[in-house]
Amino acid sequence: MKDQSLSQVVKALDEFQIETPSWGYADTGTRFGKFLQDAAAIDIEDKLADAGQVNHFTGICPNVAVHVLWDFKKGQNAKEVAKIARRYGVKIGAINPNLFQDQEYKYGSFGNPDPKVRQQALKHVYDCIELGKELDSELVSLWFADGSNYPGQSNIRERKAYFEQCLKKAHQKLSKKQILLVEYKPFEPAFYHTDIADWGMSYLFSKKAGPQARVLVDTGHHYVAQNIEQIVAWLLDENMLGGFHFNDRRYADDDLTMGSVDPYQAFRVFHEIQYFAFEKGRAPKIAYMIDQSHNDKAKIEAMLQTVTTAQELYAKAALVDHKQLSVYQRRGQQVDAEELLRRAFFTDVAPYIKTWRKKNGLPVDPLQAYRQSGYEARVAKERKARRIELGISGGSSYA
Ligand code: PSV
Ligand code: MN
Repeated sequence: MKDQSLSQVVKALDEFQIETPSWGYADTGTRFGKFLQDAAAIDIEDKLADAGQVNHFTGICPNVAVHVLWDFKKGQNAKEVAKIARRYGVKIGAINPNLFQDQEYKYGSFGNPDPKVRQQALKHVYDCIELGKELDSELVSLWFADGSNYPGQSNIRERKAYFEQCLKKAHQKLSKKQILLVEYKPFEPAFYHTDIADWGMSYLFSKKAGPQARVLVDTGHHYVAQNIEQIVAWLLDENMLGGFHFNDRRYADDDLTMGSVDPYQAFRVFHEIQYFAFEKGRAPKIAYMIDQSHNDKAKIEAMLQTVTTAQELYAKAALVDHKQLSVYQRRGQQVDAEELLRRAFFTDVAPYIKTWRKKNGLPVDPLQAYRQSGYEARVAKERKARRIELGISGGSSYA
């Protein structure tokens, strides 16, 4: 471990944080069903408590994204939720409106031809923006299930115009420090056309919405052959990259734990970001978030695994010698340039991370420390009893 590389990695680790999603602590499944876990969170307090555990053992997850309709009961007091979060050592992060589960959204939300439905969707987004202000959260994260299932079903251009109008109106409600993130997805649940199908559409809508709108890249929302790091590089260059939803996949939007299938992919994304920061002399402001549906893994363990993987890949990317890389690139030394990346990726960064964790008073092995804490067994017992008392079989609303 050379001194220079150690300080490079430590600097990177000091700046790296990742937000965990409330829905990653509850039971989730596929459209074929859910496998329930006794220890899975039942309500927002459980989710924040579990997120608090992940932050406690890793030290890099102080923010928790919420999905408003899954997490907030009608009339729930936002300040109360903020207080609960504080009790568990975390803070509410991105606010995710839900524009897809209500029956009215059968033919879309912002893209719906019915003005009443568009108004309902807008009102919900306005409420979420207000909620963000109350919770002192800077991110409003929009994802739309909007689209159509059959050719000829929809007027695609008209829907585009509706989206432009609604996004602009939503943007007008933002406070000075709020950012509107616009996520894209090529298909699912719509299987013919999706209103925001790729980064270009998201970019265009964000540009038209206003100066505080940015693109959100969910790594699972691409066709398998797509070059995600190129999209990242372009968005960085245009100052339009707002954040990430990290997860991994083998086939489509599989929502597997980050780095489980292709860790080199996440490394390449981190590399583009750190290379950009090196060239510009400043780190871009990006929200790193997790969006997974680790159905059959124990929730907190899956999250710890994800967070430590993200940290490890970020640290590896920090080992790339950027100065040398630009020399190789300019000289056309392709093998040397590629080898720089490969060598960084294959370096064992565990000793660096161990040093960093010790320096920050954190356990050197967060997963092991969590297992030894006995938290899982304790909450499993308590939540099982609570489910019986409440007469519920478990699970959140997301499948
Ligand atoms: C949709 O697939 C998505 O990626 C959006 O970000 C949603 O908010 C999230 O998943 C729900 O898990
Ligand atoms: Mn997502």
